[in-house]
Amino acid sequence: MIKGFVFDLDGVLTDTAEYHYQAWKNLAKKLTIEIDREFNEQLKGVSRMDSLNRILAYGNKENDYSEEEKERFAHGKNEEYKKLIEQITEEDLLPGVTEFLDDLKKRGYKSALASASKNAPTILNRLKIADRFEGIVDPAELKNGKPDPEIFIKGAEILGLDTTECVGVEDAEAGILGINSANMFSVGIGDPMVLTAADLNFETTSELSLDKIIEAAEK
Ligand code: B16
Ligand code: MG
Repeated sequence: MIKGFVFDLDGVLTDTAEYHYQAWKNLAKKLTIEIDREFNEQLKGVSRMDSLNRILAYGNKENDYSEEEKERFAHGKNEEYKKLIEQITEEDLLPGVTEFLDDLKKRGYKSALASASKNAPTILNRLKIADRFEGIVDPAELKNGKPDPEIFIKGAEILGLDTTECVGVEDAEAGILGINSANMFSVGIGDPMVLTAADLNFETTSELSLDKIIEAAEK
């Protein structure tokens, strides 16, 4: 029986990809690397340091900087990103998310957050939905990023549930793979041709339906 939900943040509850993009683009420019929105797609769901490494590799500069310099670059990007996300309000919740979280609450399902973002607590507060979550997995404590199942297993632990009693919701392919390896029912948000591994898929958050999920997951 399903008792809980483990959510990804970016691309599922809100869309901060544009802010990440602005901040990475400015940093890349300083390093004389030009990135565009298409390249930015590859950074979704990827941790901060791994994102920087991908940008440096894209500009053929992967061996040009020391770890210390890279830490400084990542820190600078994050400071700019933090300024940008000060603009976030409840209006930035993706369509249908409030209704879906209301449904979960009404019907007694518990929720946890499994985001790779260290800024997730701030974003949940700005979206005014922090009280909807039992807890947030701390990405700083993780050994491996998605597609490793670790973050989702920790999410189930926060809820005091077995992973088989949880549904994981993700917009990134790596996330869906992580949910599946954690032995959870996976719900994909986005293009079904991309999220082929998802147990159930909705093209957008406005189509999210608790009934459909429970029916499919408990079949
Ligand atoms: P931060 P998710 C991910 O969030 C973002 O999609 C990704 O673009 C970002 O680099 C990562 O969080 C780390 O974020 O720099 O704020 O710690 O999709 O896992 O909710
Ligand atoms: Mg995501």
